[in-house]
Amino acid sequence: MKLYTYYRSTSSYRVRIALALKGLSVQAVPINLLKGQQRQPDYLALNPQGRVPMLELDSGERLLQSPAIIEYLEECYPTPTLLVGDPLQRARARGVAALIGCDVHPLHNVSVLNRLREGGASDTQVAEWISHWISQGLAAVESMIGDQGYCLGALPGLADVYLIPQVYAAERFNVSLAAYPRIARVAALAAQHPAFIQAHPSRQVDTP
Ligand SMILES: N[C@@H](CCC(=O)N[C@@H](CS)C(=O)NCC(=O)O)C(=O)O
Repeated sequence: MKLYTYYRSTSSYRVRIALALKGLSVQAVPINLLKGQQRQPDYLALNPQGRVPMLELDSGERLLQSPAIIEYLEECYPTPTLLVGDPLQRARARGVAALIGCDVHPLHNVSVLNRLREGGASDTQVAEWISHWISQGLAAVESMIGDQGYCLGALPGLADVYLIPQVYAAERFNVSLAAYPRIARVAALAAQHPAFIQAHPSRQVDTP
């Protein structure tokens, strides 16, 4: 499999964690978002949305959208599972994932921030926008996760796959995490876990 990816893309990072937790290796194909490679015709021919991640299977089929890619991996490679527990526990994990994937990350995606700047927003206004949405989202996640271990249990799962890249984005944008001790605990655990270490933006083929 090939993963079209960018080292500090939040949604690519999610897929890298899921792959690493499942012990799957892929060939990374870097797409430099700062250089606009996602909008080049050759990439748009593969992925009309012009975003990463994209997973190309050995059959040549291409999968877009990190939730769909992660679900595909979960269905095809169910062990170890990212969704432990009963339907209620799994719904809780999916809730954290959806909150981050649908309600936080899209608001600080590069094309959204560029659109704000094109509309006249200053760097300060853009920074305030990012901080507002990340802080609001993380405050909600803080109340949705447990007091021990990873987000929702002793082992990492879907909620952690989404949370850790969002924490990385928060740090990159200088959003304080001081008010979120549970999230800080999960981040500290993940920082010691081989799969999360392997997936980290600092360890990718395109890391500057
Ligand atoms: N919902 C999509 C979001 C994908 C996405 O927005 N990717 C960003 C990087 S994290 C991107 O490629 N941005 C390029 C752009 O906006 O031009 C997913 O989860 O895969």
